[in-house]
Amino acid sequence: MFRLMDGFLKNDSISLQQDILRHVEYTVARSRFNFDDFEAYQALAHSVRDRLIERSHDTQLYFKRKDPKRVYFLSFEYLMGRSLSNSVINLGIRDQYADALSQLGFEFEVLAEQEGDAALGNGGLARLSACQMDSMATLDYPAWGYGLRYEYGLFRQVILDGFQHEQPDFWLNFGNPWETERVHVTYPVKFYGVVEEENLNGEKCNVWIPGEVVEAVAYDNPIPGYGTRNTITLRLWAGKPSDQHDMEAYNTGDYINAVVCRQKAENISSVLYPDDRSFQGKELRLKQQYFFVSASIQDIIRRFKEAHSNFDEFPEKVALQLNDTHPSLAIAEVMRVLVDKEHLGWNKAWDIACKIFSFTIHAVIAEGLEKIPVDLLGSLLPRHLQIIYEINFKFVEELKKRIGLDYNRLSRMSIIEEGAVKSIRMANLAIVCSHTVNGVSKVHSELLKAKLFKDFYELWPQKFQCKTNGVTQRRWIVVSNPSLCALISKWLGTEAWIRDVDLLTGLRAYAADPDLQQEWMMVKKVNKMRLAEYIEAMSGVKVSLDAMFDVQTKRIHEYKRQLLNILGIIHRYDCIKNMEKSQRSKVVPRVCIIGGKAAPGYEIAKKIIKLCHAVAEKINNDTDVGDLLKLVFIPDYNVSVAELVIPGADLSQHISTAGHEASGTGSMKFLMNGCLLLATEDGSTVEIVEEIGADNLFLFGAKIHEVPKLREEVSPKMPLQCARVIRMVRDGYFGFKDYFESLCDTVDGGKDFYLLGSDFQSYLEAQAAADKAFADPNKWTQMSILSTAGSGRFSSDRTIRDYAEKTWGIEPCRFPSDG
Ligand code: 26Q
Repeated sequence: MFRLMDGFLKNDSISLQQDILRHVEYTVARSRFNFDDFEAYQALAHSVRDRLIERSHDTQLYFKRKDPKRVYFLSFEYLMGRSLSNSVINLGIRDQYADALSQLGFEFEVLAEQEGDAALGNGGLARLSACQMDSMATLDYPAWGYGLRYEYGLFRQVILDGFQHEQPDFWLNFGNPWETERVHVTYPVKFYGVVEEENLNGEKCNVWIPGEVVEAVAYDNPIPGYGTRNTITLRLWAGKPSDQHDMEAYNTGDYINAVVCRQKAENISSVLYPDDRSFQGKELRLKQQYFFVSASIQDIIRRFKEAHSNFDEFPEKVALQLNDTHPSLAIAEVMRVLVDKEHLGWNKAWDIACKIFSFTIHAVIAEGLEKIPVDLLGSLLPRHLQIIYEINFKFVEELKKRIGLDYNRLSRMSIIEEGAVKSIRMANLAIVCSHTVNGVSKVHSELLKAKLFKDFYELWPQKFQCKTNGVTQRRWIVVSNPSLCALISKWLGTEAWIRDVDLLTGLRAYAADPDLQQEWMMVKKVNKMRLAEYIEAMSGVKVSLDAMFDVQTKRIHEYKRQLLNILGIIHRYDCIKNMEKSQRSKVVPRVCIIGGKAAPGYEIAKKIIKLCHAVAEKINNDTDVGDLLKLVFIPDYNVSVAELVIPGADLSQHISTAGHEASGTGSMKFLMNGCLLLATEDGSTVEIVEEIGADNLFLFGAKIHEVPKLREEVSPKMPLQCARVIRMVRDGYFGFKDYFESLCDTVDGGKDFYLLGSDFQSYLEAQAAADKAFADPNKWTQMSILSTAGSGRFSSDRTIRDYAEKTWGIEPCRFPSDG
């Protein structure tokens, strides 16, 4: 019998086959008798999409009927990667699709490789948003993600002669089967112009007359939960020319200009800023921020008004999460709408705003906080500048009552920064209006209270929370490491850990079991084989599977200390070269793998990439060294490359100078995959140690509280071993002598801000401890199993549940069906 609940689409392999062929013929418009892998992928993706759409309709209708409080997650960046495998796994129909395809003569894995990455973000923050969306869907939360639909995602990294070059990532070239353009969900977004005071029924009222209007169009991307029918939506906005604006231009006869204007509108969402550290007062960036915020707020208010007529209920129905300061103009926008358009009056509007916003900060240092020049904001968004001034005025008045006339403190806490360039401190704005402010690991949250936001913490201690980051085990084990997934389920006797990750601790009981260890090693071997093939294809370097695969993949930053890693590799190389030949058999062979992108304008980071290549060139061609040491740089590190690299790693490095990494999430993915960590006590590593014990990873280096003192002590005299390897670089041992000079200066130039010198010895000791452990495969495997077993706390499911319960005040709202 047909049950309406189940929807129209059947998931047996015959139906799936028919479905795929139908899409080949009518969607891809190829003959069902003749189509290639890419066309098969497209048809397959459309067939999956049908199922996602059906589920997302059901979910939305159900949410509408139940009308629960919803959370709106505002993030400027999402690193979704590929969607196909993740979707069919979350829908629970991967095997059926694989069957259907094999009967058609295709292999699921091969077709999955056809998909390009959606790379609408830079690094940690962006991938975190993607993991959190997966958890919100899986845990049945009534949630929406909002973002920007960049036409060019993060640049592609191409390495020529060892140097990074950036190429545009026009990811929409062959269409994007996952998104749906909502031509009827569009909103006008205003820019520039003037604010005029008008009299409305005897009351003064501000009217903003814009100078430019751009239309925002919604593109919906379904996010399926695992083991639930719930499928939530990531709504991304694209810029389109506004007809309103065009008509005027055409009427004045300026046809050419009007067409040029159309182009300009589309520019707003055209490109992602590829820098994850510095903010420059760029107008386009600010335009993007407001464009995204304004469209999202209009959409959220429209949805609220469909079911409610009284704004008093707004905070009971809406939670807005600011993912860093990037979307914090939303605060001024909400105020503008409530005051100027809904005429609620300032106090009532402010009361509502303060109940709906919460704010996550991902930065560690004051320099990482976003500031917007007042002049820029005033010209682009004149009314918002007035509103921000008003918020600040009222806040400072209140503050004076609380703390008196402590002008230093008042000026530190002010939303407006006086100075050469008068600016808006976006973090201060976000803190003042948010009911909750959180850091992304325990140490980070403590640092916020003790340093960055000390003044605010003293004023409002109850606002500050900690939400340690997590990653989704669906993507980082189930999708990317299917053999490990099967092994875990076999030993735990259940697949329930995929939704209830704490069950992974059950593996602890078998960590010393020789049978599990044997199977565990096999899985690692197969993943290393896959990675070795990829390395050979990318770089031509053949690597030995018996070697320890030692990986550091993440954005290139001085504070992340890829340079420390490379200097350590030079030291290892130097030792092997200078060792008696008879001693070499004692060396534990290593394959050092480094990967990551440098921001295009970040010179030192680019030099680090070049140094890595120069050192690799020397080592990999040295027959003295052979398989004892290899160094490879993996180009264009992105989500799908990570899915290949992480399962194949034996050891991974998270070696930031203590106090600089807010959390770090890469480490959690490696941990889940049974990779051992070599790390400093920074960010979330501190909590990882709490879970798995210091015996199961290799810690080294200065601790957070030691860093300031060490910085004062830095002397021009480097520790001997560090000085020696730097000298090799300076002397041109790896070529490019002059080019590397400024890079060497950062270490031995008298400042050594990131403390490579003072941590060097301890780094080498940790590396030696890792060698020693690797030489005992059973011991190593036991540590590896215990790493996976202790990784449950670092699931984004835990993080999201915590946000839902302690910050957003929302509850699951699950579509009633079995799957
Ligand atoms: C800001 C203004 C203008 C242009 C770009 C930006 C910008 C964009 C991205 C600033 C920062 C970012 C990204 C920051 C980021 O990824 N931070 C990382 O967030 C992770 C998730 O919380 C943490 O694990 C990392 O420790 C943190 O570095």
